[in-house]
Amino acid sequence: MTKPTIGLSMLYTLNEPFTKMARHLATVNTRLIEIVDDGAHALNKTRVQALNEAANAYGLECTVHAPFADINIASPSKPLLNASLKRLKQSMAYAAALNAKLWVFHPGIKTGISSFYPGKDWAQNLQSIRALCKLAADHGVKIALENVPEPYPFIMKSVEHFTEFYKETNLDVDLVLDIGHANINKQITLFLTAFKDKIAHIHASDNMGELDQHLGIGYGKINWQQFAQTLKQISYSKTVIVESIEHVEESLQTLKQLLA
Ligand SMILES: [Mn+2]
Repeated sequence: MTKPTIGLSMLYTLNEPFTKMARHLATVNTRLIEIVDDGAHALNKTRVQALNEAANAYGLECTVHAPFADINIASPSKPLLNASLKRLKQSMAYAAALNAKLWVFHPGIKTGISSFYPGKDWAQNLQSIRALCKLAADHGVKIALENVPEPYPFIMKSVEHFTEFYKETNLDVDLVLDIGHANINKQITLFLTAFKDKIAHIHASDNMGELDQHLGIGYGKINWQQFAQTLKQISYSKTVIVESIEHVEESLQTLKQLLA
């Protein structure tokens, strides 16, 4: 059986300038990195070129995490929704230019007026995802939707939400399972087994069960032995990305040993 490929998200360097993050790429202990297209690391043409050069020099492949700060694909405000979609569209084009294996994005979030319009954000979320899928096909980029964490009013956090989503659509959009997020609603094993054919990518970081802390693997309360066992049971052979922001090198090694 093929084992999962283990990679590293550059999220842990998001407080550093882009050039410093790019320098880390020379020494990362993995061939697969996830670039976060947000904050100080927001992509542009020059940065894409620099990343392509680094990828060639060090034999790296990448995935791209779409921007997520202040992005809401379920926004009830047309101008703000359009701004979000415009930014995402740009990010997807950069992912294509990077030859990214995957473009990871977040579902929408409820707003202060959501309760006045029941079902409206869910419908807008779906419509935006449909538009993003079309765009992805045009760019030849594979895209996948991430389960997002409690306690925020995101629209797609649980197994139930994703079950409903896949029941309503037949869109070509896979699932990125964030283990830290799924731990907060105690659905790690449930997600893995319910969507074994839909999960295209996994984000791994630890937490104490209440907040999305992005701790090092083994520094929170997640049962990683059970996680590894379930991956074996479902014959998962795709990608697992370390998304910790501390004990990063150790987390990579721990995960490599766990999934060996
Ligand atoms: Mn994540």
